Amino acid sequence: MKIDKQQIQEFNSQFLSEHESNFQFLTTQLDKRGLNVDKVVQKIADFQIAIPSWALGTGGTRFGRFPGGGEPATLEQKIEDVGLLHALNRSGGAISLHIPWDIPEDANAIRQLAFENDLIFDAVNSNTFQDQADQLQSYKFGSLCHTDQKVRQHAIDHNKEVIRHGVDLGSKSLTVWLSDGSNFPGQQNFKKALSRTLDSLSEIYASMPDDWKMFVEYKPFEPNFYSTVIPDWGTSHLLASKLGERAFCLVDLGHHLPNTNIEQIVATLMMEGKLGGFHFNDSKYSDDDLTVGSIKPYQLFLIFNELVDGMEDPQLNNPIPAWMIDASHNVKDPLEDLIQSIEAIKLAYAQALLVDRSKLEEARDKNDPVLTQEIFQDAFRTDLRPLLAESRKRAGAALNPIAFYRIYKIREQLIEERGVHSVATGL
Ligand code: PSV
Ligand code: MN
Repeated sequence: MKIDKQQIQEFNSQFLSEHESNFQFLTTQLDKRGLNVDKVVQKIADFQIAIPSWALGTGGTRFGRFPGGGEPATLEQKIEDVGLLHALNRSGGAISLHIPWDIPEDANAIRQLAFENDLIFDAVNSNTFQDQADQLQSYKFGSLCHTDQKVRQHAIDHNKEVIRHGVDLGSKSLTVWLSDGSNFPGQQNFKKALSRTLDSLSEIYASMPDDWKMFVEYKPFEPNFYSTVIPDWGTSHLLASKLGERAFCLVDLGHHLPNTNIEQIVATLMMEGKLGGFHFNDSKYSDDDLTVGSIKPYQLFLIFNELVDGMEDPQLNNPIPAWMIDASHNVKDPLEDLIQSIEAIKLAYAQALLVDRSKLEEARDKNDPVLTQEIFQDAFRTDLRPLLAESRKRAGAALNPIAFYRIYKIREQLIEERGVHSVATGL
């Protein structure tokens, strides 16, 4: 199914007068602060977030899964879902594939379908955390770090194959997340495991086309519960630095132990020009799968404050990171959850754009923590939802994507087309 522009216009017309008075009220407030509202609206409209191909189905835990129906069973249907999302909010204009969960059989046809849905291919993700059917070398005790050269080579070759798929689709980056680690003290030689990982990554790095980047993702634990070979940003940075200038760190918000100061990590990595990728989600305890902004929206704002600071600093040469949502939707409709995620990300971004940076620096130089807090919280507590709606309106998207999704019964139509039985791959 497809959402056409006409439907969006019709839908928006019902909410237009209410939206215009809300936006007018906000504009008056922001004008008084000397903010260029049009510039912020444009920045919000330009900000695109990639959707992973594994996020379109209902997620689950090892205890169970409760699919809601109408889920995509093929790569084509996943692209169709991201296309629907993008038509609704004009902010999810890229898809990130996980190989081998989603292998494009006919790359040209898949590329064409993405083009018709106004989508491009973001980073491709390798998967050496599961054995595939008939796989001769097992990843039970690791992949790129494995003690056995044959297993390492198998994992290296898989990454090279992922790069080849990415090249065919027009991707420009590879994300490597390794589950490698150990479950018991003494099981693994830390130094040898890390050094073997570096050697394996070097071979993969050398096989990337010249205009490609590699993102090295870190995670403290899970699936291994004693040690992980790349557990933190320091190890990721060490590897990225040794690999070369096209290797970067990837920050996944859920991959930190509770209360870690993620915003400080972001600032440090950007200072070093090494922040390449970003995965959005939220967590309360130790998962990495809840909707971004659902639990800690202030932390998300603080993180965006550093991201904006890093992106606007002419002294830094950090590339614009590749943004992606990496969450699992256990009890929500995946498309509705993705709409909420994008809204939360853009809200935090807009709030961070509101911060008066010269005033902030002045207050910092004068060691005035009261004023710095006022500046932050003033931005955080301004309701910018009308500004986000305005950016959608100007981009030809729905003023209220969730309302559109429900009023036009998108899920019901998908269930009708695809059936209630779902065959989602992935998490
Ligand atoms: C691992 O937890 C991770 O964050 C990596 O990005 C994977 O590619 C993704 O989740 C899906 O398993
Ligand atoms: Mn991730």
